[in-house]
Amino acid sequence: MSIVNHPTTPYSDQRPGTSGLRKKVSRFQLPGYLENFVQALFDELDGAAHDTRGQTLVLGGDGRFYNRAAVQIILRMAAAKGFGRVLLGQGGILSTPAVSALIRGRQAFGGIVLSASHNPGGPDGDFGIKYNAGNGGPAPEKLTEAVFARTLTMGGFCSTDSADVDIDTLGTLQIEQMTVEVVDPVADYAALMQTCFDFDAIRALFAGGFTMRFDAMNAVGGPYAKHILEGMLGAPAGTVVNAVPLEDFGGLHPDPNPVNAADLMAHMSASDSPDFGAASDGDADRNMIVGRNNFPVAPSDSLALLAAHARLTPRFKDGIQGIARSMPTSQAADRVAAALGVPCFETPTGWKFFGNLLDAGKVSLCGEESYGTGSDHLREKDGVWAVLFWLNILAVTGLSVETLVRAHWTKYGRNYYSRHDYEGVDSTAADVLMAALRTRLPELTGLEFATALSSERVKLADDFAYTDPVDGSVTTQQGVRIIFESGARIVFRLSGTGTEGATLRVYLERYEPDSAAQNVPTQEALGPLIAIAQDLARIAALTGRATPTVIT
Ligand code: VG1
Ligand code: CO
Repeated sequence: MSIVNHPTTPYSDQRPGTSGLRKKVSRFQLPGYLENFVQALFDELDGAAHDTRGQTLVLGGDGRFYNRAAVQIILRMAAAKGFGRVLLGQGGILSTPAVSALIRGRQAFGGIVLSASHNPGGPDGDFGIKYNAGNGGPAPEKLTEAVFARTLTMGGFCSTDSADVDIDTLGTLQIEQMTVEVVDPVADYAALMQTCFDFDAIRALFAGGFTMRFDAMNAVGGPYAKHILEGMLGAPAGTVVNAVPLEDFGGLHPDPNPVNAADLMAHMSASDSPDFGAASDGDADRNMIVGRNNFPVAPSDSLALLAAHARLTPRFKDGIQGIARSMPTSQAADRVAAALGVPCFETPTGWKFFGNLLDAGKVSLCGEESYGTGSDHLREKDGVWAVLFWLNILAVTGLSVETLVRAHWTKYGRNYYSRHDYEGVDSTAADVLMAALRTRLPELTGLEFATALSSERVKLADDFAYTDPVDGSVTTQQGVRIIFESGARIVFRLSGTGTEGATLRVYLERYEPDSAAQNVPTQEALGPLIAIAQDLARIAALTGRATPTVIT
């Protein structure tokens, strides 16, 4: 065997988005496409000091189509680069949080996640690749931009000429000088979960007849949920459904929200509904929480509620340091932070912005409106962790999901919240829409609108920019915000994870302190704000869309 240099020509579309590089599978299958990106990454990591030589790399993905082929390509390239060891999930399988857990737990140099997360899978779907650094978290923008710059001049990649290796059998094997250790994808992660939560209390909850349905949506959360819930916590067999990761997710769209997880919602509305429902996404870093009788919990509320009850878990028995939420996430968590006397940080969308805050010990809990919640146990959001957190609270309080959420609203007030997505719109039209909004920003402040019951003024209209409190790095153009005097908000931004046209996201929020007014259907409660948003951004005129494609 030897190392071979393969000449390639560069691709110009390899700038990572909100969460890594995501493209259609067919694009990743183009000659040298994946290889160029991986070589650019390895070279950037290496720098002048040959940092990667002898280092340990974690590798795994969500099992979607092209996962297995990509694993073989990356193993050959890592061996050629001189990595000392690769910790590979058996079958090429590792959830995003499990990669983070392995990097941290085994002090690896970094890791590669093969996933397009919540994007559809299969030969006609999407594939993705993301690098996580030694802290277990997504690479900071500085690194992803440097890798992108390198991809533009890639002229070749290095690979061993070795044959495919057996990635399905636990144990170690060798490629040139590099050891490949095929590890159980679940073991390290499950052990970490035991340190976070009161497993005895949850076990007693299930033993007492508590029922649950976890829908893994044929994605990578299945093996984790099954092992922990049914194996370690004694939930009855069949609690976890769609538990085997399939290359095309069995046709499901593993982006858990009440629309995509329709089957779960149907079960949770049935007369014999389980007590608790949950779902996770493609790479198992997202979670959806549903109470019986069709009671979905808004992700922003979930973050706030977990923060308010954090002391019920062993990990946070002494309290939390602070909370961070992405800018478009509702301000429900801010109220809990204020009540607890801890800081609340507002970051741009995407988990990479939480890393510094977590590393510096400034925050313990993080969350996004997009069904993402996590903590300082890792540097990724964590779907199964969030579900266990809820189970811990349910077990210790003995209350139902709905009772807990309503009590939360009574105490802190309710932040009515919704996101309207306009998917697959023409990219140019989307850019025009955002540019037009940005141009109008200066004139919006002070304008009066009919928001909820009365009219109120715009307190602030800006384009969100973030200065990292730890390293001082500045990120601009993170979303147009229109904030009213009452704290009601409209936020506009374009998605950075889609692969077809553009997706316009419109985020809407309004605070309601009066418990008597907290039972209005969400879209109705936000009606006036929705009308203002559509009108201000001229959504219909510019995109040709009268209504959003997805409302969550
Ligand atoms: C979306 C979400 C964002 C999340 C990102 C990655 O990004 O809005 O909150 O961090 O997906 O999630 P965007 O740019 O499309 O709005 V995952 O589970 O796909 O890694
Ligand atoms: Co995900």
